[in-house]
Amino acid sequence: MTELKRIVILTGAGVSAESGIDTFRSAGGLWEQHKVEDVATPEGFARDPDLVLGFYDMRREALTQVEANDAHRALARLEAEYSGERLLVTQNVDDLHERGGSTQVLHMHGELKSALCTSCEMRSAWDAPMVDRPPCPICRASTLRPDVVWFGEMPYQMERIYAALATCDLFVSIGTSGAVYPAAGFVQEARAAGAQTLELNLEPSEGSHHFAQSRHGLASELVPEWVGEILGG
Ligand code: BV8
Repeated sequence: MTELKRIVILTGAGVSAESGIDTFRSAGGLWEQHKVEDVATPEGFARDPDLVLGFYDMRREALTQVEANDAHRALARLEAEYSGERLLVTQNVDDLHERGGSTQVLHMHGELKSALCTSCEMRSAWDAPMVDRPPCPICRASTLRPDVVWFGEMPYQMERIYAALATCDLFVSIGTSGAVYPAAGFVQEARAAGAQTLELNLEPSEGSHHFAQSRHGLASELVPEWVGEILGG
């Protein structure tokens, strides 16, 4: 019986692309419609809160129009059936991993369906617009912001992620361009720990050369195939 592998999986916008959610850097993607510094930085939020709250309200609303795809469902199957250690880290702020059946998801860049109050600093589950400045469910102040990690802000649960990378046997990156740090550096952490590394992406990412193995194609095809290999032992 081969020793069960400790697996760390990182997903990006490419895993949700076939569900109809815009990625960031493809043609017509989110960052073509808006400048990053205007909608995904604390400075942009301070400069024009209506623009930023409206940007995230639009993306939160779009979640109601899409469904999880076979890639999300395959990762949920892995969670349900794999008896080794597994950590799913996503850069995505959508809830499609959960709607595809995953229950243990680490959202390192936060979530559209969570609100952060800048007065009491508490988080609340949230699925309504914020542009009309609704009161914080906890302290009632009208100071909610999207609970997402903007550029220049510290991603969530980094210690837990680095601890998992330091002891994993296999690191798999799915649907990410490898353009944003610290997530883009995870493959190097895993390699330093002696892990196998695999990239599943539509095309070679910016960090492709760091991966021992790369498979290119649609996540909805590559991920079920890979999960089948892992569960098939
Ligand atoms: C931090 C949340 C430190 C909000 C996001 C210079 C060098 C190195 C780093 C930096 C630097 N200058 C500044 C930095 C730091 C900066 C950074 O990395 N900048 C980049 C641009 C150089 N990083 C940060 O600021 C981070 N914080 O460093 O903090 C710190 C230290 C101490 C104290 C305080 C702070 C925070 C970064 C988080 C930013 N927030 N999003 C929101 O979602 O709106 S980033 C955003 O882009 C996403 O969350 C995502 O994480 C990220 C990357 O996007 P991807 O998911 O990869 O999507 P993309 O469109 O790029 O690619 C999609 C891929 O899928 C493509 O490859 C495509 O081919 C593929 N694909 C498409 N369709 C399919 C597919 N694959 C398979 N199947 C398909 N069907």
